[in-house]
Amino acid sequence: MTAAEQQPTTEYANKGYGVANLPNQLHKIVTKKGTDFSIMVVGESGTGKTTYVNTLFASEMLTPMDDVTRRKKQLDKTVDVNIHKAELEEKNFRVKLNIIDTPGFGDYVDNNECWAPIFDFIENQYEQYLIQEQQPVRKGLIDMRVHACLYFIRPNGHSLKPLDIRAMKTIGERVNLIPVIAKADTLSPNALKAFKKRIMDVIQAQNIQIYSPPLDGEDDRATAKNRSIIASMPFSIIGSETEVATPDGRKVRGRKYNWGVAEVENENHSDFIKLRELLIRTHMLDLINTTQEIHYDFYRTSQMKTRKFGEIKPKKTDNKKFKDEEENLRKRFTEKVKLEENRFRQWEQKLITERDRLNKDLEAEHSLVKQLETELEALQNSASPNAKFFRK
Ligand SMILES: Nc1nc2c(ncn2[C@@H]2O[C@H](COP(=O)(O)OP(=O)(O)OP(=O)(O)O)[C@@H](O)[C@H]2O)c(=O)[nH]1
Ligand SMILES: [Mg+2]
Repeated sequence: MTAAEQQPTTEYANKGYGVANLPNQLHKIVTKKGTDFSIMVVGESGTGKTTYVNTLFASEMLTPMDDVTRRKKQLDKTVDVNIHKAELEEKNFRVKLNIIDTPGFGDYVDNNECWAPIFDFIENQYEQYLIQEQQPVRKGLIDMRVHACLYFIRPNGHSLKPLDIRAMKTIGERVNLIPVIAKADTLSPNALKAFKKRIMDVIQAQNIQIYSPPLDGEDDRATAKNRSIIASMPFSIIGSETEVATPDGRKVRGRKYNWGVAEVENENHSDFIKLRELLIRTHMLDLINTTQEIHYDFYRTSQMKTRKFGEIKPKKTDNKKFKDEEENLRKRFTEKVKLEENRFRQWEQKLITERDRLNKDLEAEHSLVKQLETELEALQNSASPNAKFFRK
């Protein structure tokens, strides 16, 4: 990157949140009770998810509800799902923002389905919402459905790893998936460009579903903007929790190198601002709507096909796949026990035969001793008529 002297853009400064532009009807609803909006960060361990969350809070959040969580610098491995909360408010609009930080995956020898806890978390939020919707009184619904899931791709400069492909494929079927290239400061602008292209090629070839802003609206300007957003995907981001001084004397959030500073909020260095705008300004409403109308609706209808209204979701252990597995295990166990029992019986039989044989030998020995004793007695009797008095 050569742009240490390049100025960060101020184009987005002082703009309102997307909620201010919601259509009137929604405007009223939102004004009354506020809306929930949840962003989740997922991806391999050490790709900078926690740093990104902290950077986003430091750069944007106005009135964090949970100051303790917000300030907690947690750059060690994340081991639990952490939910950071903030409240955005503008012109009577309230957005309850949840940012869900998840433990990274990919650390184990067997990474098969290591994203399953994340997938389950997403589905659980739909399930919780579904249960509440089915209650007679539906006031004060708690909505933790994930509206945008940022998938962090390691900046290896080559392509997507098989693990990423499988994880993105699965997660993308349930939620608005937004791929991001982590640690963009570690790639040169040319390498980053080529990397972005290769990733998009794989996403298309593998038919991975990612969030795509609408291109069929009536507003030409909005459509053109959406096209440029699609062209920028996957967004490259830089995360940093500290401010550093640029060679031209500015203090910015960024990462310092010998060649200069990689600035978080400089659009020539990363797509951090573009992504932030999309998430909490320009496309918040679309993310909320698509979650409700596509992803949640898909979940609801698929559940309703197999469950009656109000019936609780079968636990994993009631699941057919798990049941079959359990049945197979039980069969294998019974077979093994039978086999061992057989072996034991054969061994027991052998022991009995051996015992009988030894008993017979013993009896033979006994009768031999008896016979010898009789012979000895007979001999003694015949040798001396008085001998019997000295026998014992
Ligand atoms: N160069 C560079 N390093 C970064 C960036 N973001 C984070 N890091 C560093 O990468 C390391 C891991 O960052 P974390 O934010 O803990 O990564 P994580 O994805 O939350 O990791 P897990 O919690 O284990 O999944 C830290 O040393 C960060 O300082 C970035 O944009 N560029
Ligand atoms: Mg983390």
